[in-house]
Amino acid sequence: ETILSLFPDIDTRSDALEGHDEEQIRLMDEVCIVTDEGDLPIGTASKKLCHLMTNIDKGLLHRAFSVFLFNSKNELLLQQRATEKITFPDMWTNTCCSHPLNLANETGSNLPDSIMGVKHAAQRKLDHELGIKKEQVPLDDFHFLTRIHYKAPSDGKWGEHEIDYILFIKAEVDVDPNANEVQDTRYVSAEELKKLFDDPSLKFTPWFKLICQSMLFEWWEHLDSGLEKYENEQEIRRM
Ligand code: DMA
Ligand code: MN
Repeated sequence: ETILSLFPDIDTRSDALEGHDEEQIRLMDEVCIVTDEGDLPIGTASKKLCHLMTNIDKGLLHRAFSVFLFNSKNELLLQQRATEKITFPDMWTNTCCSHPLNLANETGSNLPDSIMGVKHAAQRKLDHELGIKKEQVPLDDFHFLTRIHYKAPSDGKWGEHEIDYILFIKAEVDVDPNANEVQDTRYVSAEELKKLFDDPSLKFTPWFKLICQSMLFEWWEHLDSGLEKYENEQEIRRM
């Protein structure tokens, strides 16, 4: 791990994944982009190391993205995470979230190059999680809005600490969920989503709640006109 020189006492314990789903354990070997608080890449580290709270508590931070996909009726596609997910299992959240990896087309040191990197990663994960083919979500149709820096524990051992790129896209898509990633999907209007938050049997991811409590509904209202004024924000929002 290149990150060892920057975080010499990083927690690399090998038993952290015991008992979890084999496929999700394998995905913990993905190589994430570690950044400073200004979103400048400073190294790489495995998805596993990036999501251990012991390392997050030492300041380890990585780059991520959150896609919000809307259909032609301006309904938002939600997903319920699979029980197999190691972080935030069974929770409802926005269309698709993941990380740009240390791959040639997903890196980029800072804006605007990094935006193209996360768009490529978004295409890769929309297909992997939801079976949405990249032809239905062209790179040019993604709108980069802003970056959100947030930290959220999952279950004590695992958590998130990310610079999260917010991507909006309006597209009619064919959805074929990967059951190891996603157990359910549904489209909601803004009013329906607000009602879902009142249902105590439903759990939502912390980042989705943060985005709903801050800008989501205002952005959503401008989906068809005036979204430009929210696009390409240079400042990182700290939440
Ligand atoms: C990580 O999402 C990214 C955000 C913005 C929380 P995730 O846990 O769904 O990632 P992955 O699908 O790669 O496990
Ligand atoms: Mn993450």
